Amino acid sequence: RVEEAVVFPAALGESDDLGPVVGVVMGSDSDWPVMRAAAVALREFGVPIEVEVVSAHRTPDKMISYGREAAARGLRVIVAGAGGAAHLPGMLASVTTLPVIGVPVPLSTLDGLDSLLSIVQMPGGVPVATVSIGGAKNAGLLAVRILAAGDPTLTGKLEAYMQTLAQQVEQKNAALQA
Ligand code: RP5
Repeated sequence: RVEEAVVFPAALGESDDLGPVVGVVMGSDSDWPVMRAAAVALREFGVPIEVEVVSAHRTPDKMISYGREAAARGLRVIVAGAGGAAHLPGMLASVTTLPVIGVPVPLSTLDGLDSLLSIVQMPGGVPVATVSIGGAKNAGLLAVRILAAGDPTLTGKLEAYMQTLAQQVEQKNAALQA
């Protein structure tokens, strides 16, 4: 576990010159195999990120200070993944004004349905944008879209990405006709 944790930045390529603008956090390093897809998606769009284990239950003080300090440190979006009693995304949303995207991480018991319900049922006034069970890639892409709303360069990259998706469908259609 610890060995996996220390290779987070190395696994994702070069370090960032700019400070991170998206925090990818998770309740345990055991969530990393799922959460990695969010980090990869953000990196592919050139978004500077940081990756951190922040546990709502094992490191509650760290969780609160992470949420409280995130905006002042320059973060603009938080992607938070957790499994089981998945309180991390909601608790972060309760102590920051930043948009928080929650990723329900599937565990071996209950297949992630418990994680989904823990994250999605937020009380009125404290929103968390919840993606599908294990949907870390879309969480990363949603963070890119949030940032792109004020960034024409990033919007252009998203348009190109969406054209690629459409082309891939047409290529598969052509293969079906062959
Ligand atoms: C949650 O407990 C974590 O997000 C993780 O999904 C789950 C299990 O954690 P470990 O026992 O594998 O560290 O807080």
